[in-house]
Amino acid sequence: MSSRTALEAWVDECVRLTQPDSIVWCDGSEEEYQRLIETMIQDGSMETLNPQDYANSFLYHSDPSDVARTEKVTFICTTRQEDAGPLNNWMAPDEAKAMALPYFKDSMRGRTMYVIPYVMGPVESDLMQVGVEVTDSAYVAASMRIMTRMGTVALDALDRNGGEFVPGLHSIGDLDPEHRFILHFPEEKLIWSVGSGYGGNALLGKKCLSLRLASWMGWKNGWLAEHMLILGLQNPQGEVTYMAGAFPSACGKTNLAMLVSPLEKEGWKVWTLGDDIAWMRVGEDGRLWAVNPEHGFFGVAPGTNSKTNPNAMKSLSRNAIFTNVAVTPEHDPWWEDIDPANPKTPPAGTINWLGKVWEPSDGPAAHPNSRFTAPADQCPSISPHWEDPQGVPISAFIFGGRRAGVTPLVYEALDWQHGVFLGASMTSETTAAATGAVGVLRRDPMAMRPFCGYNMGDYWQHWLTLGGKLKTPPKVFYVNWFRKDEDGKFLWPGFGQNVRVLMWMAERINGAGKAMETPIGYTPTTDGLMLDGLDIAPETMEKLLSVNPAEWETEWEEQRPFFEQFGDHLPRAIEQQHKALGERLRAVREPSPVAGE
Ligand code: O2Y
Ligand code: MN
Repeated sequence: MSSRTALEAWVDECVRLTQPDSIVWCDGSEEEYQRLIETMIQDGSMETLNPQDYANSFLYHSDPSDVARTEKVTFICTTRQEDAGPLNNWMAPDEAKAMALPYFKDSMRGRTMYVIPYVMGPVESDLMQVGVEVTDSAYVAASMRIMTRMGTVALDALDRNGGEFVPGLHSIGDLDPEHRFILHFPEEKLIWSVGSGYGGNALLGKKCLSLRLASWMGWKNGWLAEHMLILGLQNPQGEVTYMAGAFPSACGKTNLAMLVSPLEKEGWKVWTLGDDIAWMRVGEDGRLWAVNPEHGFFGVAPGTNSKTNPNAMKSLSRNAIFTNVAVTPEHDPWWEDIDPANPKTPPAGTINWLGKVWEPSDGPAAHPNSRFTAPADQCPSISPHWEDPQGVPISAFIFGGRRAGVTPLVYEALDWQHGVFLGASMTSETTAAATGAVGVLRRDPMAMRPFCGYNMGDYWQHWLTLGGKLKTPPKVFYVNWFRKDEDGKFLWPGFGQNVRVLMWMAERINGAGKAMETPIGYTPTTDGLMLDGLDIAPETMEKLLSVNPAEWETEWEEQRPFFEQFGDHLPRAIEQQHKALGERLRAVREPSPVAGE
């Protein structure tokens, strides 16, 4: 048997089920990419952008009912429901297959089936995974070429690893939202996705393999698959401190990963290694080493501009695919805030994401979850180590969310267990990255709520156990760039200025940095952050860093029912951390009398 026998047998099975008119085995070449683009130009779903401004770049329109990840129809299909846990939708594997099979049956009649072999992770990495997606979407095939290492390179990897791959069957089906299902079978490492052609629902290497299935694999095999950016902070001595950061969807991970430091002249620079996913394992030296499994960026377009994220603007300036943005009469892509001088009004004659000439009464011209897809190596700040097979050593985890109140700009966990508790109690206001209401507060532990492929209680235990294997576990920090004043104005300038917070973290990692102990952890003293050159009032810093015990007691109360739903799967250490937080909060509200007073 050759290393490709199992792959060929599985593809035959998919062909029998879906009955495509033709089959294309993708090799990942530029010529093939151009053929895929041409197919979409011919069927009207894609258009060429202005080659002077955006060379080799294209605009794709998805179906208007298919514009974001759909968590309601995303399932973890395990034999035992408790392995999926209370935060995932669950179906038994046989039941899920029986339910979805009719939607795949004959779904590719009249269509081409693309067979896409791909690698997640640097090809030589121990953590590397080969996946194969079969799909009837040329858009998915073209996007996978940017987001993964695709084609011949993956078949070669398959030959080297004995033919092991993660199969992913994808069909856009009839695009009816009622017939849309994203199904994960972690016990047999299998993905089925039908009824959507968009982003995380359809590019199966990303959220489905690299997070939901990989988190399960990491649980079973002692490593971590996380919804995290990876960055390196270089100091004036040229030393680089690597950090991994978990933020809920569309909360600025890409901006932080690509941060342009206003203090670059002083020697502080940020290197980008990844903007969405990190795979991490314990190295022989007892440190935690991280790789980015992806090969490109699938970033949110609205809000991205030369001020908020100049490196993203350069990354997307060529060889990019834009999805659901607007297009100007010059055939340039356009989205809200792309031009800081004219943030909400596109040039006259701009066509909105729905293909209509934009009118002010139409609302946003680009869909709020419109995206750019661009190769990672086009990012000017990409680290020379971003494809190192062993990865980079992580010294800090940064957790964060979008909160108008309560949470200070930054604080540091008291120790590793407290750090895991901080990740477990993350809360954030929802964004347009997934369907559903925007701006609603929800608990999103480690930013993994939509992506953890098993019981979140077991996941926390996995973090705690893994920490025990590390010689010096990374320090854990929690940030909130989004705190507002009474008038609803952001208190912190954010974006590039966030480097000042990273600098404080680096100091703390090195045993320095001015901090004070509060009931929730260590916060910088008001003079703890380097603020030279930044016009920010001391009262504003005080508000940004303040910890209000009464607000935190409410927060603490609200954590209880959330943790209780995990029952026996809730680690003792998390329960103890919750109890200890309550005690620390009560101690500052009702200080015990000091002897002599
Ligand atoms: O996949 C989508 O449909 C959009 S959501 C997304 C895209 C890129 C990176 N992360 C996310 C996310 O939801 O976390
Ligand atoms: Mn993400």
